[in-house]
Amino acid sequence: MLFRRHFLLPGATALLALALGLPSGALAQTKTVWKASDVHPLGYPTVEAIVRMGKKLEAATSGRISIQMYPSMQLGGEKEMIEQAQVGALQIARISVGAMGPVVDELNVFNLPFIFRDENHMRKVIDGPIGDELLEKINSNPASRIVALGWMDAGVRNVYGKKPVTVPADLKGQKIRMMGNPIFVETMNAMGGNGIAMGFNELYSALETGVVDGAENNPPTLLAQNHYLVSKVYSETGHLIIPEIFIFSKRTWDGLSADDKALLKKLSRETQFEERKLWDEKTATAEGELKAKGVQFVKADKTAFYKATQPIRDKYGAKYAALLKRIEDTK
Ligand code: GTR
Repeated sequence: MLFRRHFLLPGATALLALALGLPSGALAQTKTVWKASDVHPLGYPTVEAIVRMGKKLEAATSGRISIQMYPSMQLGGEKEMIEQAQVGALQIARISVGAMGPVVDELNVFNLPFIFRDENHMRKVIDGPIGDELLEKINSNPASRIVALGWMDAGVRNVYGKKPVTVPADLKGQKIRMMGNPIFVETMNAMGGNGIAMGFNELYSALETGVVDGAENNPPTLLAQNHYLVSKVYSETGHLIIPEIFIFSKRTWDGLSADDKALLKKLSRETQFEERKLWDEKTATAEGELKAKGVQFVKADKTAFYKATQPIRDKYGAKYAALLKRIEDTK
């Protein structure tokens, strides 16, 4: 019997490279594909920003590293995405700070109602020293097992459902879906409604079947997730301005060269501002698109909701009073 085996002896690739006039190691170089994940579909600002970061990464490494995006909750909800990043099953995940609070408690200051005066105030805070310190808190916490790469914008969250909401009394008896973090459920209860914690992936059908009467989010999400098909009234309560964060698996990070780490950090900072540009473009058109699809926009009495939610800021803000003061003083 004739056996034919083709294999390269150790060092053979180096000899082959030499014969071909290539630097040794060139043939052995493997291509790495990082998995990235987001709950939103392709084209959504946060997703597009990471796709663009992938292209830059590929160009900067001559194709050695690229990013494969898994959008639209293909890899699960945000809690699952965090867990997968922690074990190295995916490399990049874009997560709302709402879902990061349970991982690093300090982040919960951003999850308090009416903590930012407006989006610009929030941007000043995340772009400046407080933003850097909070990213560092995640990175230096061994239990987090993730590396925070940067921030992203996610606009202002408002209540939507079947009825207009202008004052807290309008929310009486209404079940409103909130993200899974006790602060949000209590915030909705303080606003006059019944906060229901529920995964984002279950929300569309819950709205459709009436398991909940409404939810709260920014206009691009209402549009991208098709919630406007079943929730036609968008009431501008403006109770939460929560930034998002994009994270990297610490497990993968620890195996990177210093040069690759530096490159990733540089591209991440660029991505933070790239997403903002995309966010502003999307926000500028989302309201018009939603109105064209029959969504009614209602102005709410923000002062009434601000007053109603004071107990939440008092309860959860007390231990971070110094940080809250610095946020307030950020101009
Ligand atoms: C969106 C955010 C998602 C997710 C979602 C939610 O604004 O982009 O990451 O957190 O809200 O309400 O669960």
